[in-house]
Amino acid sequence: MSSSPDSNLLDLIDSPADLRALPQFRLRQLAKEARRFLIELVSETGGHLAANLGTVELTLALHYVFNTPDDRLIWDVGHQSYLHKILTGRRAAMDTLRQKDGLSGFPNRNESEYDSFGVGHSSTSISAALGMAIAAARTGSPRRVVSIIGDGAMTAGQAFEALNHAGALDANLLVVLNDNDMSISPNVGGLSNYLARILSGRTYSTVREGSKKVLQNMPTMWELARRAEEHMKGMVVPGTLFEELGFNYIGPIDGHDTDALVKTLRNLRALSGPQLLHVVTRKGKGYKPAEINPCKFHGIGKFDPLTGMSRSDADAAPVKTYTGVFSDWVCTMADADDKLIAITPAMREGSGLVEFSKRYQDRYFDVGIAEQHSLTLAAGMACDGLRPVVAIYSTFLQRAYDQLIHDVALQNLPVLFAIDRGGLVGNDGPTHSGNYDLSYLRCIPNMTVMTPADEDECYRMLTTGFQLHSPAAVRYPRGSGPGVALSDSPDSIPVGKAELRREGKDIALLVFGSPLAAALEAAERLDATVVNMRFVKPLDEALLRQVASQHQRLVTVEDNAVRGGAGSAVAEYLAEQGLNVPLTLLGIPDEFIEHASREQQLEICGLDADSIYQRIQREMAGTIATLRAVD
Ligand SMILES: Cc1ncc(C[n+]2csc(CCOP(=O)(O)OP(=O)(O)O)c2C)c(N)n1
Repeated sequence: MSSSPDSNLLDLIDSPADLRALPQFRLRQLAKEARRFLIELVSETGGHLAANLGTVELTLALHYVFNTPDDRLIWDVGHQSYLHKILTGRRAAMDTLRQKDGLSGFPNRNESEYDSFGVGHSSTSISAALGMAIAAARTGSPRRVVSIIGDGAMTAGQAFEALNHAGALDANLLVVLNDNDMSISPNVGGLSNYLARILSGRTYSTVREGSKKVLQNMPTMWELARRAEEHMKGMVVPGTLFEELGFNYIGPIDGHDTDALVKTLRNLRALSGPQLLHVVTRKGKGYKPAEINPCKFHGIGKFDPLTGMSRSDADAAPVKTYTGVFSDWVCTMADADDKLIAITPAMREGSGLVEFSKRYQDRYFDVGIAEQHSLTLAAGMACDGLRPVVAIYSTFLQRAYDQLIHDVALQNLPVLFAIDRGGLVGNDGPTHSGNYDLSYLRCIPNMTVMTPADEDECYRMLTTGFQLHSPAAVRYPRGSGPGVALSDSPDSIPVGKAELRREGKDIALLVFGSPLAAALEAAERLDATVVNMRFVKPLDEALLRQVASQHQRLVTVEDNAVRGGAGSAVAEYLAEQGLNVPLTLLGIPDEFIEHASREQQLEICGLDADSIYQRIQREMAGTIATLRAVD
């Protein structure tokens, strides 16, 4: 491929083969163009910007050196894979990123042969890479396998389980540790401190031959540090932790120096056994607003690329989200009860704990990306008199299911779960959907499970759950509710009590949580009864018996998987009681719902007002036809 020095190089790259045809020095220009492209792109589509800007040179160097797609690149979390997508034939479709029928915001095996492993949750890449390395060894394939994992993702247990295993197997794989000292917010914990010590040079104590060989003749981060600090003598080994696990530790090297990256990766490609390359990058690199505030630009909506201002900051008056309701509640309750402790697995901003973390520093625990640990930690606290509140996304709570059952519920410990992003979450797509929590929570003994239909109810349910002497979950959706103001003195809600919201005839809609507004709208057109069920567990059985006896058909509505969800709870109860009333279950069908806006996803699932109305009309027409046939 030839091009004049001024032409846009990125436009000429339709596959990694095109990239590999370039002379190495052109990678620097390409990196600049890629950054411009990413900033423009994400300003229009929204998405994960800071992590992508931080991995520009790394992505170029990996595709330049490795023979993708035959060699496998496995991105951890996958939120930093945009340039990987651009280089692998998807540049023209990038403007459809995260939108309905468009490209996914994460690697996806259905989207491209270059996406070796589907992802969205963190810390899976080393396990997957090891699996592929074992498969390659068994088939005698010379393919190389590379996991690219951030220092945040490296805080999770699974990453260490995989390192432990890979080291023992002496497997042929390369782990690239992308160290930017950030998770979404600043990274936490002993590992993070350890990596910082490596960079500061204080652990450089012994000479290591392997690292010397791979890095010789290169101005590594380490060498730059050595030149600056004259006390450093020769290439020495910082990587003892990884070495002890059986890895050959290389680095740290500058992750924005394409020449250093290419040279090191080439050397590593020729080595066998488990290798760990420590690369140092800056999150948000090359875009000032993101460098200054990488947390804001971790995941962002549309913004003005010139100023970095979010478009939503500029136009609309702020609306209180459910996350905001939790944020208010947890601070107010902490004022009232000094036993309250708030725990988050690395989601301070997303879970609404920023204010709490400032006001109650000693009662705030960010445990890193360690959902399992967060729950057992809470269980331990609850055993000895503290009142832990675990703020967690529905999708990430899946990680800690055994801890939920075995450590919390089995011991009937008073832990409150503030479960955010319940139900459909929109553009992040199926990896982040909270579609299963009502199913997986309601089958656990001792749990109380609540689904608020508005902001005030959410606040009151949090109080209700906090006052119980047993585990409780309040599960609320992403974004804002119908806009109900918080009452001045919000009290708790009687456990297991539903609320009759509209009296109609023939049909009763039994609604769990956020679909209430849509259900009320449909009910107006149908003249149906509407019950705000509030509790998935325990159900308001008395009210259920009453509505079952007074209506021709019951319809449950929830933004959870229909299979095993709240509607199933109603079906089980009716069956147990021998109440033979026709029942329709509305909710998320038994399939993964692809990325789209939340509104589009609700429509796809038939959970918007019009779809609810149409579906019930059809069901009723069917019932009437059946009744006529029987006559
Ligand atoms: C199991 C799980 N928990 C939480 C998250 C949310 N999350 C996405 S990226 C991220 C931070 C990752 O930090 P790091 O690996 O260092 O990558 P960086 O964004 O800094 O490049 C978190 C907590 C997730 N994706 N998966």
